[in-house]
Amino acid sequence: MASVIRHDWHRDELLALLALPLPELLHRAASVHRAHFDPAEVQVSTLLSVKTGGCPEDCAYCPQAQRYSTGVDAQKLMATEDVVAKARQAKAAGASRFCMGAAWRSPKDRDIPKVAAMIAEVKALGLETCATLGMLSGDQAVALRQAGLDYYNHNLDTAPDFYDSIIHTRQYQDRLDTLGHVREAGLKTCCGGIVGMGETRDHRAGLLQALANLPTHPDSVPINRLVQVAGTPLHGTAELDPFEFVRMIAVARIVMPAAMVRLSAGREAMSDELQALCFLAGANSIFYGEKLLTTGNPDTARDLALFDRLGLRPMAVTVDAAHHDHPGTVHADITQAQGSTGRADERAA
Ligand code: SAM
Ligand code: DTB
Ligand code: SF4
Repeated sequence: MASVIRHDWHRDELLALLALPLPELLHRAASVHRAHFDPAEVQVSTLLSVKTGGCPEDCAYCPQAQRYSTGVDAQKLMATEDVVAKARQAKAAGASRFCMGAAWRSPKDRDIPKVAAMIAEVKALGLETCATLGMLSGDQAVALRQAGLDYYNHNLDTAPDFYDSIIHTRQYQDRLDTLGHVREAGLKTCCGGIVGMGETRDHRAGLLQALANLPTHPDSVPINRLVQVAGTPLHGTAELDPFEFVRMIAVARIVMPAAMVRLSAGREAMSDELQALCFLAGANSIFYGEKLLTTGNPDTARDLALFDRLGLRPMAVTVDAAHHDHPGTVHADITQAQGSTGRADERAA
């Protein structure tokens, strides 16, 4: 039976879930997963940094912040044809969603037509489109939606009460405001956070609480494990216990039952067994392709082999991006996707 969609989680409830004996937690998460999705299907997104580095913000985890010496050079916005070529490659490799990231605090109004052109051309390939460009005004969100954008990624990153240890150049409320503009424009939201930044379990519960108590659950919830980059303030942070990461995935699945929970940054350093545990805990989405934005990701051969060994297959596109292709077809040299269950249930709730 499908789980009740709640938006009134207390932190204590989330802490209690995070503290369950792992077998019990995995059982509950796997039950919720099955009620909403085919657990053998994994949504596959490819990232491209369309504007790298030189960012004025001070996010303590980020290699693209101008103020940290990380070896990431500031680049200009990529040309549309170069972005489309990368999107074509991603589609040929089996991705169904293409996410374009920019190291901006927020786009300038003059950037919007350029990004809109990229979105329109990527969507015309039959890919779902996603962008992550920083804070958006209401008008900018509407313009991106009109260009054919399906998803906007904007993370809460951490609990409100840990946020000040990580970011000082924008407030938590700014993030909530952008998410409001994104929802009001009719875009689907991709919103999650990062763990392994030195936060406590209570803070992880606080992030889950903030995500699950949004007015609408995010359609996709990326759970990133901090990728430690030399030169960033968080480089050298004590590693998070891998089982804590699995617990985070499991509780995200339980409290946002109809969302795609994405096993996101940090996979390159994870064993196949740890990733398998995350899939058992209810993760049903990954970033696919050798690169995230500036850091590494498992190569496609490793991911294809892992899918094969675990009997997983890529999910078909879940929005109307496939108008140039037969819907339900993922161009792939990976396993053909079969009939996605999608996630219509949240909106019906
Ligand atoms: N500049 C835009 C913004 O911050 O909203 C969009 C791009 S930003 C790189 C997107 C997200 O990537 C961040 O919110 C953060 O969650 C994630 N991220 C950045 N650096 C990371 C790292 N080193 N490890 C894990 N996740 C990271
Ligand atoms: C998200 O939550 N994780 C992705 C995506 N959204 C944009 C980014 C991860 C970035 C990891 C560090 C890097 O490659 O620069
Ligand atoms: Fe800039 Fe985004 Fe990196 Fe923060 S996470 S420094 S806003 S690129």
